[in-house]
Amino acid sequence: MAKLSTLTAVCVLFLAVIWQLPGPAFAHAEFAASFPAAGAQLDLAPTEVLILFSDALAEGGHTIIVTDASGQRVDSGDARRDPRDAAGRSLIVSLQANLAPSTYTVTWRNTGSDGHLLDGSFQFSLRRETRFAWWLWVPPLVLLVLILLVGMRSRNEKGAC
Ligand SMILES: [Cu+2]
Repeated sequence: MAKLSTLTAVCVLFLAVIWQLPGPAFAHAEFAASFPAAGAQLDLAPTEVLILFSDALAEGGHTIIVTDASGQRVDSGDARRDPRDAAGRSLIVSLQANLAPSTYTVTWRNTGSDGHLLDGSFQFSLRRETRFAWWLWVPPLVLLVLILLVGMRSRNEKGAC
């Protein structure tokens, strides 16, 4: 019983700490959305990664690093505030052309307009291009060969008569 109450106390303390942490973070430019979205499975290779934040960002001081499953960097190292977003809440980074199918990790670090830094990461994957399903032709081909064989055999039998 003593052990259980100690464990409970530790849990409550831990929760209290966790609860305290995000408290002052509400004014920061937190991750809101992205393209590709976190966890997205794409059929077409994206040419850039765009991340939208909850608040305005500083002019500079941002990084976005995109790596493939083997850790190879595939972004162009040009992370910047998206000029198309007048509110200054989005970052973009260009990607290398013709990305190969893989799972990509986007690791970002931003500087909010209040000077506070935040970081995070998410993944998206690019699916293998759908190949021609040659094996779908196997059953009809087998059937065709069987029909031909049966036909040849019955013709031979006729000839024998
Ligand atoms: Cu802040």
